[in-house]
Amino acid sequence: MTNRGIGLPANSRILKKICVLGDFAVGKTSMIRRYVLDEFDDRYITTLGTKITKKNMNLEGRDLTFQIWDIVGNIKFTKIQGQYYQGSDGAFIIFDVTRRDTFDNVSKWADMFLEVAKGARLIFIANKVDLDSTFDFEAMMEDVAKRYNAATFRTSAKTGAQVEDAFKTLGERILAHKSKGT
Ligand code: G3D
Ligand code: MG
Repeated sequence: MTNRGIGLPANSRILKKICVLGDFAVGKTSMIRRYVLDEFDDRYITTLGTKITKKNMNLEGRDLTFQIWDIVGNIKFTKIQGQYYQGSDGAFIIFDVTRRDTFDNVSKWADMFLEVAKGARLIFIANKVDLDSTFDFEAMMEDVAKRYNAATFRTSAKTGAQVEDAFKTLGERILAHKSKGT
């Protein structure tokens, strides 16, 4: 017999799929490593294939497992990427504050992703804030985020600044959204 009648099943862990997107070398793999392993490795090699990592967390008393998809690639490979996005609950769209061109592509990443993962939550991330930025991204970033009803974070995968908070906020937003029944 199961314990269904007397409450939640013993294993009530909630599984959420999130994708980490953005141009080459913005710090996607480093962010995941920092969050999952709490380490930063300068020698970390460029991701060779899609890698899926899991991380458990407790949010507002609920046990959540993030299934984190580190997707390799280029904004041009939209068709191939689409299948990876399927079933996602959220995504980080990352750019590098030292490379303006990586910011110019954030809307493309967001649109491409949302086309497949309809209703998923987004967070825009300005990464590498331990370095001096080469352009004024603040106002532009907030503008884009507003359009997608998304939050924004300024992180450093190198120092770890704001990385954990960004993941926590994405988790909270996903849970809040889903509980509205949409
Ligand atoms: P990607 O997965 O988006 O392609 P990576 O990016 O995580 O592989 O990172 C690309 C390069 O940026 C790596 O340097 C990595 O160490 C560096 N990097 C990532 N995040 C940060 C950060 O927050 N601050 C700084 N200073 N560097 C960062 P290399 O030299 O190995 O190419
Ligand atoms: Mg990578």
